[in-house]
Amino acid sequence: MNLLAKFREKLDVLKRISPQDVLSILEDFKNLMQGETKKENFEYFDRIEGLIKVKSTHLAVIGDIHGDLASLRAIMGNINKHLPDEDSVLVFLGDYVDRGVESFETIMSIIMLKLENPEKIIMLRGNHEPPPNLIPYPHDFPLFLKMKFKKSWKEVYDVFFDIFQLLPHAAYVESKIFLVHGGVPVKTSSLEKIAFAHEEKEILEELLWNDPSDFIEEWTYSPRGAGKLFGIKITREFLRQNNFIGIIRSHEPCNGFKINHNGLVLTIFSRKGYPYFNKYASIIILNVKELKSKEDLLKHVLTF
Ligand SMILES: [Mn+2]
Repeated sequence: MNLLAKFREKLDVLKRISPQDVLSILEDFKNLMQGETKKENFEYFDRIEGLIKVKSTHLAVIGDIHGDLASLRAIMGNINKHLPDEDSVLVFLGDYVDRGVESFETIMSIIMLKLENPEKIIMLRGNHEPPPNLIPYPHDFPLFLKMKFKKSWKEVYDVFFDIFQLLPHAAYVESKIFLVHGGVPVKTSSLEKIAFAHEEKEILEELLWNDPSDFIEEWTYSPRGAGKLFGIKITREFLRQNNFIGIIRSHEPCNGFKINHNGLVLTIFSRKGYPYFNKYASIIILNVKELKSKEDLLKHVLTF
């Protein structure tokens, strides 16, 4: 299977896709998301409600793309070069849309790839795939749908919005790593609570919005106006209770990657261009068997 060839094929299809075709693809995707929580045992991962347990040996982890298709092309090229075909999955950490002019093409091409390869791709939810009570700023995705689909934009957006509510909010590899868009909740380390975060607004908000801070030990409210800043004590407790080596997350713009909490938290940022103009972006290509300590996390960062 060549994901890169399929990805290029999807981009071609998207150039002249009708709103009716978009709606029918999104309807299929909605069914796939709803079915994932019922069918627990895929070969490469299990999904329990909003939490994914990854079982494959090889992972590509991709951070924020925010509608930058040039970055997504580079990412797919790198994955094609460095990730083995067999026993591997791609884990996207969310924030597919907003800020970039190609938000629609970005999220839609990933959705179409996932539909064709449901076991190979995991699409986590970012804060830009928001619940109704927490719309981020800017949220310009609807504007681009308006330009592309004119009168049909609202119908298309509404289905996207339904889909956002169905995306899983975190993933993990047993005794290795925890993967999430924002960060860990500050008042619970329970994976079960994380799996059911869609039923508890505060935990969902924290998974999507939290940031690590090296200036506090415990936690404080976030200057973003949603979510919290979590300190090293929260991280250590979370890792200890769940027996993980580290946390991989995205959400914060940086020059490709950064570490917090003495290397226990690794942030990756996977897009370039307006409005951040970071020189480097990065993804992670990981063989989980080679991940033995937090120092190993950085060894798997691939910068482009
Ligand atoms: Mn974000």
